[in-house]
Amino acid sequence: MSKKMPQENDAKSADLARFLQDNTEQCLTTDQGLRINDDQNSLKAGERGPTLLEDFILREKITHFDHERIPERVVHARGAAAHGYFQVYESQAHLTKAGFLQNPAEKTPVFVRFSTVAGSRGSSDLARDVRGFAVKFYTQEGNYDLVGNNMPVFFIQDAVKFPDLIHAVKPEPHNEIPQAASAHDTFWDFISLMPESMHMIMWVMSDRAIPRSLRMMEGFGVHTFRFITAEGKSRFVKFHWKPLLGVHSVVWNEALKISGQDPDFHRRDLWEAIDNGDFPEWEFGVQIIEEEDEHRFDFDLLDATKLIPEELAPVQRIGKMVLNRNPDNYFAETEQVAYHAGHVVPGIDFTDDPLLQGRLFSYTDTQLIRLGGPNFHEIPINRSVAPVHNNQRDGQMRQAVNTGRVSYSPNTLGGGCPMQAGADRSGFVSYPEPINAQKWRGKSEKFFDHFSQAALFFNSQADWEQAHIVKALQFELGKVEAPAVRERTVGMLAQIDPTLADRVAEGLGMAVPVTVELPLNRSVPADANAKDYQPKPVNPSVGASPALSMANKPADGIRTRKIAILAADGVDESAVTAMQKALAAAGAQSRIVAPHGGKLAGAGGTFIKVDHSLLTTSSVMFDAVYIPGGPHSIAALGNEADVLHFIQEAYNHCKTIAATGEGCELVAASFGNADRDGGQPTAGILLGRDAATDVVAAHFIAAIAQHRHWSREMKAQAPA
Ligand code: HDD
Repeated sequence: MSKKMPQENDAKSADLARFLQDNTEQCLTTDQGLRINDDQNSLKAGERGPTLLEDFILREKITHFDHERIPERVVHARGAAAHGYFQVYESQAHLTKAGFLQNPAEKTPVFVRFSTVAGSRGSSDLARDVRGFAVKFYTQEGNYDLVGNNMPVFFIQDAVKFPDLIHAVKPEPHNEIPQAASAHDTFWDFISLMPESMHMIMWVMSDRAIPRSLRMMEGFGVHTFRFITAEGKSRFVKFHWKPLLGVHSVVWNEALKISGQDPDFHRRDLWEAIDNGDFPEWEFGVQIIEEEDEHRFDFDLLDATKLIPEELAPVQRIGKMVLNRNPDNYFAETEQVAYHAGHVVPGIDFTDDPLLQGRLFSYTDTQLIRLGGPNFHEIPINRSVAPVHNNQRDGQMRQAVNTGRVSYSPNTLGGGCPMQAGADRSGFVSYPEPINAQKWRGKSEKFFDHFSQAALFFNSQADWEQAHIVKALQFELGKVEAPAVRERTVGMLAQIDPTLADRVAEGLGMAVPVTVELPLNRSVPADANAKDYQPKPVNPSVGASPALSMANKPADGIRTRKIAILAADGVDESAVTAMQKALAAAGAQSRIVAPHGGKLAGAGGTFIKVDHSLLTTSSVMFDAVYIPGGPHSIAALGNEADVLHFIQEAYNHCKTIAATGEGCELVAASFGNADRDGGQPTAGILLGRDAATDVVAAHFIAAIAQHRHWSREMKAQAPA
């Protein structure tokens, strides 16, 4: 079930439908409802005469156009969103009184917006970046927003550093270069002076920062929150979203190319999946920490640069979210939606995480500038399904027509309405956390363990994942021009793991500095009360957390994967049909890619519709490639440099490649003896010269389900 619009809107659309039925001809009108006679010509004095200022129709249209843009979000400007619902598996009353987590029969409407952080609204989806994962639950108790990311930690520990972080990563102010990229001096200058960012840096340099699909990303609430039961018992909670399609990424070389081929890659993928009825699904997970265990860990639960390893506190999956409806209008919904980390419902409360505390101010403030005033909650996408009664009045673009003369409380003239709910009528009551402290500007000592969890993350990665992190750092720092910034950063990496620093330094052609000077603002005397804690070395007890590696995420079949079938005139159509059938049965989508558009004439005389000509697509748009036989088809494909490049690139990006009949010869022509690796079959290359297509298809499907064949990456590669 998707989000219900308020009743009056339903009534209005019914009226509109009736109106349209009565009026077969829908006339163009001004915004005042005046029917427009001619929308092609402005009002002029004579046939060639000047346009008259009197033309109120022209002026209304152009004025509206001139005002059609609103300030884009200062961060997370580029996004895509969808409607859906959330359903809890069983009552969580033992953990929280939150209404939407009580009844398994109840579906709570949601609107979810995914985003990149650094780029402008028109930037590429495939930037190396954190992805925003913001969920608005339209609950019966009011809107609850879980405004998270696809990474469980953050760059900084205190909101006061957020403007600095964002200024550093955004395009540099003198020339506005580079767009949607962290690979530049100001970002790494800041990072090299912020040891607390090192854990997050491991995540953003990993392939998590270049997801295969928004549907294949985990989501995290990041901060520690509180769950509160009806009896008032508080527990700490971390929130997780676990995608049922598994967690998958592309590789960096591929990301760069997708950005050129289709900058809307993620947005399109989400839209098409929902349009096809392949509704993306995530399970909602919670990690629960009892109040008395607050200080049990080596890290502070209030520090957003730390996660709770799943091995220490398992993720309990308590419900499921399904996205099943695309927005009707990008601007009205995806652009105007206003999330806020402070939109909570009874049963969910905050902790004193200093990053979270600052966010509680920022989100309303940003909506005021972005959406133009204090009434943004009245925009349809932001409206609560729970009735809203209060004495807030007026302001820019007020929609509600409040009646009566009472707009204050307490009152008697309005019968005392609206009345305070009180805790017994499920009014929100803040958790009465005892606080007895001195004011100061500082943090607790545990916040200074900056490197242990960075090392934990790096240690937990598979070989190929580590190799990708090293390459990403080489790329990013390779774009940095100031040698001192590179040196400081590599010095910082050495604090995490000396081998990591060595490998990065080798690619940069530099030595790992022996000592790192951190010209932090140490000259500023610390607050009189604050202790001057220093960064700690990696805690020697750090091991590995298998849950942090994408390599350990369960395999999940090939549902919704996209497979290219390379073919030309004369293709063996029976092979094409057999493969298409097998792939469709496994839930994947196949597309015919050919040297020309229109139709192909198969060897047996039937016609096959072409989905993409080679000019309009490339291998980076697909998860795998199949090349059916047919001597004429293979001869024609063999003459196309783009075809050879297509196959080589798929190979280099470690994708599964299958061929049958003469198709095997084309694979061999693309990169030699690709099916053999020292006498062993090469991983993910399936050549069935004489095999039946459905036998090859079964192996093909199993191989695609592994996502990529990383063992190939360690070998010498043809250039992509
Ligand atoms: Fe934020 C947007 C997530 C820290 C200030 N943030 C925004 C969005 C997401 C996040 C997903 C986009 C929502 C949408 O799709 O419209 N932000 C996070 C996470 C953080 C975080 C997971 C750390 C754990 N943010 C953070 C801090 C501040 C902000 C510390 C400020 C002190 N964030 C904002 C903002 C934005 C925003 C400026 C820009 C657009 C908006 O709010 O609506 O207020």
